[in-house]
Amino acid sequence: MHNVSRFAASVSVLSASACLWSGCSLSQDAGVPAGPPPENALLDPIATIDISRGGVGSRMWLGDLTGDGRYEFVMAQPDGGFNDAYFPHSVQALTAFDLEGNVLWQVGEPTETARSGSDIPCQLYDLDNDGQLEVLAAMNDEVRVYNGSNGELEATVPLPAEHAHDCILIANLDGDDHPDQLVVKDRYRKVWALDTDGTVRFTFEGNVGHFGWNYDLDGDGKDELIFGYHVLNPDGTQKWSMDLEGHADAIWVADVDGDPSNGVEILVGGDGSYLYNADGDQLWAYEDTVESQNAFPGNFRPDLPGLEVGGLDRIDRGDPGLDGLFLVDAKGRQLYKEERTVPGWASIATVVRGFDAYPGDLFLAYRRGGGLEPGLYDGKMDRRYRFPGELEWAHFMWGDLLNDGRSEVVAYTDGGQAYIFSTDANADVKKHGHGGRTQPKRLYNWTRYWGSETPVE
Ligand SMILES: [Ca+2]
Ligand SMILES: [Ca+2]
Ligand SMILES: [Ca+2]
Ligand SMILES: [Ca+2]
Repeated sequence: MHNVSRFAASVSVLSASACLWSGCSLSQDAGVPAGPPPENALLDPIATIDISRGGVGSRMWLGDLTGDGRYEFVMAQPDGGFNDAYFPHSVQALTAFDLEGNVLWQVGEPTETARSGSDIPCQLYDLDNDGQLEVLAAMNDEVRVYNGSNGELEATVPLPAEHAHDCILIANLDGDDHPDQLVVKDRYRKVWALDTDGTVRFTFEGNVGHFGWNYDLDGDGKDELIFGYHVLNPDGTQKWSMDLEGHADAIWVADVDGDPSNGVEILVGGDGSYLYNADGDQLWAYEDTVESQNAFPGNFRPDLPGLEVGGLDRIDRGDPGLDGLFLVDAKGRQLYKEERTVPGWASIATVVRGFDAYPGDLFLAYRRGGGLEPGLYDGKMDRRYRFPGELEWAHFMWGDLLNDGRSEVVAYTDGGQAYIFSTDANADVKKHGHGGRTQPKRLYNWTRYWGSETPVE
């Protein structure tokens, strides 16, 4: 069921498969679509990178470490040998790669026992504001700050408590022109905000969830913090809280209702999906789910007002289990609920922006199991792009890796290979972009249980 006004016509299977992935459906001029978007096109990688030196259980962080305009990536391997349902990880090893597959540097020794079932305390950020990214990682009860281009240790930030390293969020709590407070937490009761010398600005205890998000809700130059069901002032006092069950898995700040005059809204994924205004009024609740995961806003339906909210419902965590994708409109009304026919409950879903030149964001679903290939869907939940079947259990990242104005998608297998995908036929990982890139907030506050804001960079 295609919206004819949005996509000029339904694509024939023949034309989509004839294009496969030479990019022939897109004109080379200014990224203007030459015709309707592809239907279920199989993507071929523009580059494949051996990441085995980064170790098993590691996760990817993206950023321009070298200052040449192209992104590099760091594989951060967590420590292992304990139950991460109760204790936070530290970083065991960091391995920096460029997009041509070269290892730039490595810190620590990857182990064979690492497993990651939770967040990893790492970020890529220009903490000292000198124009070059650093790699921040909690190791041995301190945050170590490494030079992004060569891995040399530049600074350390002491941590205030043994378990204060579940993840790292960088925020602007003092209102100067550079965010450089580090907000850390344990699993899952306590948050600490630190200056770069380790001074504790405040601590907060509550139902603080997996990860937080910072946003200057009142426009005074200082970030408010949303951790779990609590919205905090920059000094750590509580502004308001959400009266919800369970715990928060996802937090986003976005103008979901498409009305900037009433400010941004706050989307929280917990047992259900909930939208609040910045004053703490609940605007809607979507609870036609068993366990909401990965709630995220995006402009999946440009034909509808405001943003839509996508997500995943973990219907049954058993064996074989079941999950399902969903999409609701800006008022929380269901647009789509997947009726999945093959088993599996471990899917991850999120929004991808700017991957192709067609209007609207794309809905990425991966780690689906049951033989379902990862895919990018439009707002009608028709699959526009699919990834090779060997990526069934891959993890995904995305961003404008090549600085060409279009996002690339990276898929990577555990301790194996990373694959870069683009819809630009001229995309080339060997081409230098322009330097001087600023690390987007979405990427310097990246984590497994991510939060973010829209528009996202
Ligand atoms: Ca670079
Ligand atoms: Ca720097
Ligand atoms: Ca503020
Ligand atoms: Ca609004």
